[in-house]
Amino acid sequence: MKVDIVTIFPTFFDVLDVSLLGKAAATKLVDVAIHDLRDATTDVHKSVDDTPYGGGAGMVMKPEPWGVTLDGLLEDDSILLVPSPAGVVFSQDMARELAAGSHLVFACGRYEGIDSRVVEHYQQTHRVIEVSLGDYVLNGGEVAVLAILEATLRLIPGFVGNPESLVEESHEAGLLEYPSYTKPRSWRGLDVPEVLLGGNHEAIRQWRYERSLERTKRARPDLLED
Ligand code: JBE
Repeated sequence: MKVDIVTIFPTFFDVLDVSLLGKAAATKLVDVAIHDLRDATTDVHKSVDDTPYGGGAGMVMKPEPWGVTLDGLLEDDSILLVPSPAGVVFSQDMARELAAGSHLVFACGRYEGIDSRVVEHYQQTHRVIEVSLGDYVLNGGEVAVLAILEATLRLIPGFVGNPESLVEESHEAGLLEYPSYTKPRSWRGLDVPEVLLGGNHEAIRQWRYERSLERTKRARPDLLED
């Protein structure tokens, strides 16, 4: 898979080298490139934003540098992702869809967002997803891209050590994950549940399912609605 990230803060993504892409296996499976939006500006101030038509607070990112940069990156099968609090909420399902893609291009907006015509323009030729991490406001798309990328890349076969750990975790079965324990058996007066100490695999499976259901009911009842 190929991943291109466009941002005005390229060093923000230095963290990828120590987190996601530090392992040799990872670099064979994905090719990530970071691009500075300001490289596509032509004025001496390298300006990427301007005041909003219609008035209001904040600045809006100008469409031209985005057009130049994205024209140079997008291929026929690319998916363009634009993090925005006004997008569709990111999910494990979307991560699975993205993990099956061959080329992801992320456009990180800052300030009050990117001129709306950029998304409108590329929707005419490409799959464009305005995507949100959730109902809160970040300063820009960079943090969202890191989260989306981590959730997506770990689903690529070979990227994560143990494929079974992918199946059992939260959200894969539409439920939150059951609680886990390791040694010691007793810690600060709290004991590991008895059922986990025996070798009754069916009883353990049943216990874990019940805990998953209980946790989901308490923390995320919305997940049980459909
Ligand atoms: O979640 N997001 O993708 C965002 C992007 C930019 C600003 N706020 C967000 N929540």
